[in-house]
Amino acid sequence: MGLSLTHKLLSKYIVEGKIQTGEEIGIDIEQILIQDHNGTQLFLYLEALGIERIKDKLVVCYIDHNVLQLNPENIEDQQYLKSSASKYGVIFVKPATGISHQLHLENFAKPGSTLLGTDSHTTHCGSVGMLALAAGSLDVAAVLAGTPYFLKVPRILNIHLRAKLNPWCSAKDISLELLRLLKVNGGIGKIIEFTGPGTKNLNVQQRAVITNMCTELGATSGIFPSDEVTYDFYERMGRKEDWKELKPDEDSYYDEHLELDLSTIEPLIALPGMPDNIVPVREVAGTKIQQVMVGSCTNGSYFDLAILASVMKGRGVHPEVNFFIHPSTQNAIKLLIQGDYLQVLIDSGIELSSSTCGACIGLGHIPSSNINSLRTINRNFKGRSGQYDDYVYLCSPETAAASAIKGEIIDPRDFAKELNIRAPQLCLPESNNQNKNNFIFPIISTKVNSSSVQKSKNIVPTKFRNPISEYLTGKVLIKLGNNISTDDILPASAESLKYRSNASKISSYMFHRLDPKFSERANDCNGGWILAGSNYGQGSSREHAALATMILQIVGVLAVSFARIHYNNLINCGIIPCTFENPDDYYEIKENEALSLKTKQLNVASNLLIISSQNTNKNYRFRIDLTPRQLKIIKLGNLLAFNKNVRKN
Ligand code: MIC
Ligand code: SF4
Repeated sequence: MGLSLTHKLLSKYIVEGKIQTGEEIGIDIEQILIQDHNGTQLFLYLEALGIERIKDKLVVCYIDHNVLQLNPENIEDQQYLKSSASKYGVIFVKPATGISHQLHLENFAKPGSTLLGTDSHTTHCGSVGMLALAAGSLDVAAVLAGTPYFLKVPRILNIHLRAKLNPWCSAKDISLELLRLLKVNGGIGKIIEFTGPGTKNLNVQQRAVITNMCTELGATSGIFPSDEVTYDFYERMGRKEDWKELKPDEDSYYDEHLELDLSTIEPLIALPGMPDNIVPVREVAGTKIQQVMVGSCTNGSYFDLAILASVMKGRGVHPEVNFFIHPSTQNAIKLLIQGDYLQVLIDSGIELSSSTCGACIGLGHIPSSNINSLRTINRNFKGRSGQYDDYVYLCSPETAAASAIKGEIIDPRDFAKELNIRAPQLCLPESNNQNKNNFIFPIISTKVNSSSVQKSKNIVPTKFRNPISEYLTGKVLIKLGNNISTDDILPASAESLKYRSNASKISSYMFHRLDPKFSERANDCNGGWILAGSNYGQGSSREHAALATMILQIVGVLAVSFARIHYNNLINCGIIPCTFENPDDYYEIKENEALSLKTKQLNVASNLLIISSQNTNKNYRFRIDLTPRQLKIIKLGNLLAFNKNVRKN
């Protein structure tokens, strides 16, 4: 049996362990992507680990999340990131040059290489046949300190694409169709490998939309082959030398298989609240909308915006609609100017916002609770827009454009029929011609100049947990449902994000939108347990969600199941993630019930734990699925302690 592309790459980069599904392996990482939101913590970890200069890796730090200097802490964080980048030998990309994933794709991503990023949508670069993975900053810091990146060998889900999309249907509709079929937990523990003749009908930008949103499926990553379509992209980017052909073997083995005929996909939309609430656009046609946004790392490329412009040409945004765009790079804006598209967009009444994450995480354009907002972003978890009671729909740029003109949701095919117009036929820009003025390349040197690091008093190293104690006790502080996202655990907002470099301050925002008194309660009780349903911690790599859990002295999270990145982040912070042996016990255990765990039970030989209720004396059985490495991290209290310990021995 031949090898899948994923297994070929795992075999090339494996440095520890054996490639067997579910087993932990260590792989070598060639490229690292850092974004500002998680970057300050990452550099603090490098300081704590005593790292000098980073060698043998291409590391790039982008400022794309907290760009608007809404408060002094933002600019202080940026100064710290810039000066740390220079200290460690990291490429620094200035604020608002663009969103990390698109910039990385255009400038650094390489078929056949490995990329680890501190942002969950690092999977974007899987579009060019690279193994692109996301992790928390602690894991990334460990890799920068010289360890491999550890992950459990995922199952490989092959999605075999046939035929081609119909006019007015887009790559975003493929992502939404996958969410309809697989739901937000359908990709957990899997890498999704796309193959089949349909791949040839999707350019790299369209492929990037799809691998970007593999994250919404909970998948470890998504990957396309590197073929003539990829070659075309590299040629346009002026980077032909970085291209190479990569594909799975003819008879490759896959753990799971799904056939998708692209010609059967119709325009789809995610209803407010969750990216997998999918219905055909025509089912909600006529719903009035007041806000429309095209942009973000998912659909903010030149390609997306040129499509938008060709629909808007000669037409205006509906009087009741506020329409803004967040192009994913400055370069896209430049290309739009060159192609006369920007003028079209502005003439139609669209507001040009910066090339940043912006509204995608509630930094600007916050809707009110009485409006419907249509966006081309990848996630619409409740409250992520900055307004808890929000109504954010996810759709393609084509659907967004048609609906913005109509003032109500409309299937773009019906819109086209009404106006007798043809679907936009566009391709990628002729040349990239990237202006590198905003890229600050480090001076080649092996020497460190620590004195130049600018660290304001807002940037405070996190105090991690000590080695585990004999008993872990406390009350169940909160009982949650399924699919709790890291946005629920630690909401992003202008207010909370200014404290991203101060874990103890940001911890007061834990569960703020679900229960504003949570942190107060946790402090009053000296910590306790969290109880949750399935897919706990889905969404972003936001390590602050785990840091806050640790700072509020949560000893363990008891859940039906976990999302991968948050699960690892919890372990790295010394918090035990346990899953119910009997999922019905989820209903038995009550909020405020006092639970106790004897930590002697934590050993590699057994994956069963008994946690006792001090109220009812009942014993509940939980599973832990920790590798020996993870068990050691938990016992030592955190990943930094583990790393120091490993290096000592
Ligand atoms: C997101 O889309 O939620 C973010 C903000 O980009 C996060 C990163 C973070 O919280 O730092 C992500 O996707 O990982
Ligand atoms: Fe930024 Fe949104 Fe993309 Fe996250 S999903 S990287 S917040 S644009």
